[in-house]
Amino acid sequence: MQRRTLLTAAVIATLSIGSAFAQDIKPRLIRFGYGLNEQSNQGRATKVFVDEVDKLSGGKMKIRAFGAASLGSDVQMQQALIGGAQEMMVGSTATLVGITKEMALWDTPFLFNNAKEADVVLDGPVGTKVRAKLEEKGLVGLVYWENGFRNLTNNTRAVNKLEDLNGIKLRVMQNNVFLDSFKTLGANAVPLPFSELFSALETKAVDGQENPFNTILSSKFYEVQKYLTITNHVYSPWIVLVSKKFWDGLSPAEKNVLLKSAEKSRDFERKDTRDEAAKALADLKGKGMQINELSPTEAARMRDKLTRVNASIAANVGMDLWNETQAAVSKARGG
Ligand code: TF8
Repeated sequence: MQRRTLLTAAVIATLSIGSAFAQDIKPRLIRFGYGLNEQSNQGRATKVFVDEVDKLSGGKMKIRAFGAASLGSDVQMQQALIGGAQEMMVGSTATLVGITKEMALWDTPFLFNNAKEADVVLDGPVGTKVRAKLEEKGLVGLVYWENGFRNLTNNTRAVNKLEDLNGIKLRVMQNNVFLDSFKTLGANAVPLPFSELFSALETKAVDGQENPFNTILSSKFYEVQKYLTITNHVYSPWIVLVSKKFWDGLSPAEKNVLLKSAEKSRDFERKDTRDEAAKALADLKGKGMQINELSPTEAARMRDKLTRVNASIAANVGMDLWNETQAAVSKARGG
């Protein structure tokens, strides 16, 4: 224990000298891709990250940010990071499940009741363990950002009860848990990259989708979707990723710049996202969306149906990790 304390103190001392290590920071150009537009919460937090890296590296490390999936969808960017063709990105943990199965934990319907629980679990031992699993696949996860609690929109009818979902062609993320969840609820679920979603809604290739209020607003889905049902069916994290090939070539000082900047962007992003979410619903109403909340009975029916999905997530991630996550959630809940 004492040894550990000493070691930690030494690390902190080293890191805080900062400028003494300036020679360990080389000029670097880092391409950072993300899927939403510049005006979104994702775009704003990326800007904070860019500025902080500039500041902490004394202008040597330059982040070039590419929004609106201009470097590709989440899945394409992940592959580019693994191959070393791109350095960094931020995107949904849900699209990582094909690479790191443990990420499916965050797709558990109704896992978190509020953002505080999510922060405690994601930033705590379970979230850290799941994040570390990426390394054997060629990715380094620095921090989790908040995407948010997901809600349902569609163009067919107001969803007041479970049966209203029947036959609605619903875009889901490229992830089996989401596919399963919405099939279980009776929708005709179709996986599609986010970058193709707006036009799929516009051309009526799909009837609906589900995302947090912020994204429905920043991606202007209100222009092509009439009905919004407040379901809060799952909390989605985003994760800031670095190509492991790139990361392994960085000096400790350079790694520290990226990590500290990522942490700063996370703290900014969570607050900004929550502030915006609090106002977004009124904005969406103002834009003409017809908004309804499920009755407690219908919400409970939806929850009941979705608990079936839990068993398959638990089987996929392993019972130990599943139980550890459940215990961490109850602890965060004060139980
Ligand atoms: C989705 C996600 C997206 C994110 C974003 C592109 O529906 O919620 O918002 O993956 O990074 O695909």
